[in-house]
Amino acid sequence: MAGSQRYLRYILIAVITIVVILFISASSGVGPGGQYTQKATDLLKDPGSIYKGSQDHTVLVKGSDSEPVVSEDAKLPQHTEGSHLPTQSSSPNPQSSSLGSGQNVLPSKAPGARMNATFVTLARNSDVWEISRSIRQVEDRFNHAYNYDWVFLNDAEFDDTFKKVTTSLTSGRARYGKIASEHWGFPDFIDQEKAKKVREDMHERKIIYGDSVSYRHMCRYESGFFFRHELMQEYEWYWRVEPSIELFCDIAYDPFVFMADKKKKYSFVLSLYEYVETIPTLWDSVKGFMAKHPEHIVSDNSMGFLSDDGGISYNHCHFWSNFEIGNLNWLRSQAYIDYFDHLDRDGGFFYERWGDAPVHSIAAGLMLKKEEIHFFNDIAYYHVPFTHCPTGEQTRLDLKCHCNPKDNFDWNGYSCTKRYFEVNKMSLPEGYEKEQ
Ligand SMILES: Nc1nc2c(ncn2[C@@H]2O[C@H](COP(=O)(O)OP(=O)(O)OP(=O)(O)O)[C@@H](O)[C@H]2O)c(=O)[nH]1
Ligand SMILES: *[C@@H]1O[C@H](CO)[C@@H](O)[C@H](O)[C@H]1NC(C)=O
Ligand SMILES: [Mg+2]
Repeated sequence: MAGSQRYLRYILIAVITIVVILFISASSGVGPGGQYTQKATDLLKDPGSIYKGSQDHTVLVKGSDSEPVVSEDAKLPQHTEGSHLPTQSSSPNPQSSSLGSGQNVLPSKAPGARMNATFVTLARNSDVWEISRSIRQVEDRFNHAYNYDWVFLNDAEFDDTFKKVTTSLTSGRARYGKIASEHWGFPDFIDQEKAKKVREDMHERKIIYGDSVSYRHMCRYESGFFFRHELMQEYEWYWRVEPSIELFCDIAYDPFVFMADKKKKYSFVLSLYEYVETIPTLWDSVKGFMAKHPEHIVSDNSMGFLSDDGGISYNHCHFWSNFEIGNLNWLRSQAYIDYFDHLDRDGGFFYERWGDAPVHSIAAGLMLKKEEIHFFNDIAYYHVPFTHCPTGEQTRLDLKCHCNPKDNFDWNGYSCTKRYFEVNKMSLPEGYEKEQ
């Protein structure tokens, strides 16, 4: 008798297990993006992937204003302060607040209005895993609480893998745009033979990306076109994100709101000197533009950041444009378009190798008021090979930073950030001497 009772128990357990599996696999298909959520059967096949399931709720709320759905995984650590768990549920790390002594800087859903803003990434299909790392960090450190959109742009069609993976990682709407061929290619006024000789010559001289055509299209696109893409027309603010970047600290407030409130138009975290070989005649072109369009040069500008001799020559200082938070309407203004058109006509995107970083920086330096350019000390950032780690220990602790302050590039001799502080008559952040 005891034996058949045991069999009955086994059968009961088996039935319950099957019912649970069926239930989970049926419910994981619910909601927008549901086709991308993980099936329980997939988990059985690949137990190592089980933590991916904790993102399901993020996918479920994509594009909607409803409260995040608490996934089963988010409820797992029952032994911790259970009452906190539902509000932590949209954090990809639901346990994190119970570990440290401090409160989490970021709520699960930040209160207040959202700006008319988007993240924007230019990428190839082959960049999918590198951009995924970046997205994950941006979401963990900021966007899971804000759910801003993310626009992906590509000169080719994005493939299914790229779309699936990036859609699963972003908490806001993920949108995919193809770049028009007029915006990615040689304009008709460029002598392609001459451009080819330049590339061969730069190849000989081992100038980084000197022989690349696509790199030049990329630099020209970022300089003059990304903000005119039809998807980007829908927004006023952008935050540029590149593959393989890192964010080392929580972002404790909405930088888009900050930019708007403080009337900022352009911002940076790292600045440095441009490689001279890539821009020998850029400043000549800029001077031509200043002569042709004096009406676009503002009086309270940052010429002191760009030039040591009142504008005769360029000192090569620029803001590093792989990170940017900025105003799209400024880039779409007549002033900026006149500036870009003038530079473009001079041909340096192809006859040299002008980068979008000096192009944007010079524009911001001459056509924005000094106070409209912002340095985000509290956004900790890495793009190979430079790190911006916030100056000031309390800031780093408050924001749960994991960068080594010794890696901070700001007070290094090759950085232009000190010059930015001088030009703006700002006092250097407290504790900077200790972090040089
Ligand atoms: N669609 C597309 N995107 C590109 C192409 N070339 C570069 N990109 C993207 O443009 C951005 C800048 O390119 P990167 O290769 O990172 O250039 P970089 O930052 O100067 O150099 P790295 O040190 O290699 O990062 C990245 O977001 C790339 O994914 C291209 O040919 N097509
Ligand atoms: C966002 O900004 C764009 C560009 O300025 C504008 O066309 C659009 O109407 C704005 N959308 C909202 C919702 O305000
Ligand atoms: Mg890069």
